[in-house]
Amino acid sequence: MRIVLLGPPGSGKGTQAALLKDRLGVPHISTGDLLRAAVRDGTPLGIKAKAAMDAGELVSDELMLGLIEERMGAPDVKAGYLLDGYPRNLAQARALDELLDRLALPVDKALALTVDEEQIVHRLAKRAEQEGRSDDTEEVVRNRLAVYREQTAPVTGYYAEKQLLQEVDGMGSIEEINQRLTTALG
Ligand code: B4P
Repeated sequence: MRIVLLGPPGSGKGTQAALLKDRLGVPHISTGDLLRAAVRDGTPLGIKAKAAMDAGELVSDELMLGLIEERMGAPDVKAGYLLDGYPRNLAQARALDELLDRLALPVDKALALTVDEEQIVHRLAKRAEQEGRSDDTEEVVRNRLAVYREQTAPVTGYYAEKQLLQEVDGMGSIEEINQRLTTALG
């Protein structure tokens, strides 16, 4: 199965992907996790990406395309994928389609988690307490939500036009949402 997981920051994409990947037997590819690892390791990509991430802005499309091309070309992706955090704007959505056509690994389904904004701010404030991620401060979270509304929300329309989109209610317990996603995957 080749799945793109969409939804605002804090909607539970990473949380749910970690639960689904074993059941589906496909790798979970999170661009956020790949970027945080690059920052931690001090790679040239990490050094360039850090300022944008800390401000809650998107890292440049050019850097992201290089990262995703490298990851999607790895042998484990032949089994399928659960892509989390990419694409985050329309240019990335188009670039991803081109890449996946080239690899003959097109998207089967785009699942979009819907969560209200108050709940997002609450979840990320809690994660800030627990994990101390530099982009979970209230000010940066508000900016991430604004970036989401302006740049990422249109991506759901892109997949709707292709008849690949399915929206899933992302409110409730982690287990409830996991059940809904499993049902949506059929
Ligand atoms: P991401 O790592 O993708 O950050 P995120 O949107 O917050 O999602 P995440 O998966 O971490 O959180 P989740 O919703 O699961 O991106 C971080 C940054 O990297 C971006 O701001 C950007 O700068 C950069 N970036 C990444 N991809 C990029 C791209 N394609 N282009 C450009 N830049 C890019 O969980 C959030 C919290 O909620 C967790 O603490 C979790 O425990 C909790 N939670 C989850 N489900 C819950 C539930 N049902 N109830 C209560 N709490 C729940």
